[in-house]
Amino acid sequence: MTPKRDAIFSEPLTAVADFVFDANVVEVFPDMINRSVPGYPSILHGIGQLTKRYAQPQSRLYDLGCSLGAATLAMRNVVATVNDIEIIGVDNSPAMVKRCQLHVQGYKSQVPVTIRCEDVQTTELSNASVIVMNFTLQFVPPEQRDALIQRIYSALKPGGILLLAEKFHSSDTAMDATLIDLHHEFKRANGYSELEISQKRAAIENVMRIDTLERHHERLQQAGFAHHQVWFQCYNFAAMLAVKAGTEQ
Ligand code: GEK
Repeated sequence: MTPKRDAIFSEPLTAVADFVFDANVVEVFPDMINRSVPGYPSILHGIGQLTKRYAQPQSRLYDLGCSLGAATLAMRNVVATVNDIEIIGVDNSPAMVKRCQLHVQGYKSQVPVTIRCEDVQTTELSNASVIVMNFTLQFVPPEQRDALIQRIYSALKPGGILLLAEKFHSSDTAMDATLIDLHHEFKRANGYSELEISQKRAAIENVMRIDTLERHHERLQQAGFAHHQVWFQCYNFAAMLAVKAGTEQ
């Protein structure tokens, strides 16, 4: 089925309200994220590859801010032969969770998946070998991010990983402007008008507060991750792999 086209910001609005993940967004979400996030399909593919490499038997895989379950399904596709795996998706948008549950049920698999309608900051996390946060940390209030990453670190088994993808800004203002411009060109090439780009920008600026990559590395280091590295970047969008030391280290 062709995904429904995102036209949420196509008409002029007298006042642009803060962006919310409601039923209207759910309807167009796959089209919206594919036309807005450079490299999104490659990142999902990489989540599958890295999960295959790091998922441990008798452990849990988490997808925090799972939306419609794209990363959940990317993980589920590669762990069928790993013993005793459970996948837990978490999102605090009831509309997303309802649709995500339908998506997950739509594909047959032996791997148990539970989708919880909860806040990622308070949801129970334990016995994890892979935790995915694919473009979700940027919606958590900045002052609460350190504590969440610390809790994620504590929930990981030795040798477990966090897969963190985020939009970021550069502290070099000239580079930042160039990356933003390249992103806007990407959106234009995908059919978004100038009006759609500027109204979406206004809607999201209060709810999505982005960090620099340096700040992400610092936070991962402070939490205790032994290794952390960007494994994919396109313009001002990056995906990071953070590894908790294994028992041998
Ligand atoms: C994907 N990971 O397709 N607790 C739970 N969920 C939250 C919270 C929170 N505090 N804040 C935001 N969300 C997905 C894409 S979208 C990214 C993730 C985007 C949820 C929110 O409801 C939405 O579904 C998701 O995080 C962010 O790989 O649209 O830019």
